[in-house]
Amino acid sequence: MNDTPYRLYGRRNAGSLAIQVALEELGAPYRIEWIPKEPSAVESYRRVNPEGRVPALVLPDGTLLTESAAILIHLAGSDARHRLAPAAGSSAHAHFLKWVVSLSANLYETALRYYCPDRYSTAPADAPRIQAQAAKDYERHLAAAAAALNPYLLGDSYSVADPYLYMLLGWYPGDMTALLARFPALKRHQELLKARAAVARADADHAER
Ligand SMILES: N[C@@H](CCC(=O)N[C@@H](CS)C(=O)NCC(=O)O)C(=O)O
Repeated sequence: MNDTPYRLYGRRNAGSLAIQVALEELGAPYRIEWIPKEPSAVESYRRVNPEGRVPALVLPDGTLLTESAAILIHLAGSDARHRLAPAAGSSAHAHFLKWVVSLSANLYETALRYYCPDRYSTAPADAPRIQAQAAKDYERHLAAAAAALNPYLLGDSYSVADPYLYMLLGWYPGDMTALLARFPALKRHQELLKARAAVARADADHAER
């Protein structure tokens, strides 16, 4: 077995949280390289990841993998003993893929519209309108996830789709207390995730300091 550590490129309070949870759940050796937001730091990071975005994961064989959904699906499939995804080819796995892709394409995309509105228009004056739409969409996508929870996205089975949802819920830009009161399934999900050692470790590392 290759025991070269994974190298996770991340940023506090950013998309590397769910990836770190998956690495922790696997008990895989890894180290985190924190990429500050400063343009000079991002510029030198482009030597590793030309997109300049986090998260990115360098696999033990040196392969660079970007896109949080792809990284999570890859890690879940890398060691089936940890049961971080249903068996490939099963209908449960199809359902798993639907959720990971949906969280990436819808909820993460909405978070980017809210927090980086400048990516969506060249006119700074458009930012408030982009953010207002994103705030609405954020709640709509979370409501769809809440309707599926029982208590995890795949029913009784925990999978890497769950820390993904946990991370994206944590970025909700509105009143979190009111949201969780409206959606008790999301509240329960957040409590279940916080109780996992892997999540507590990643949360502690990702806390802004
Ligand atoms: N679709 C990508 C989005 C990654 C992304 O945009 N990450 C943000 C942080 S959460 C970022 O790196 N922003 C800085 C930038 O775009 O310069 C993924 O799922 O990994």
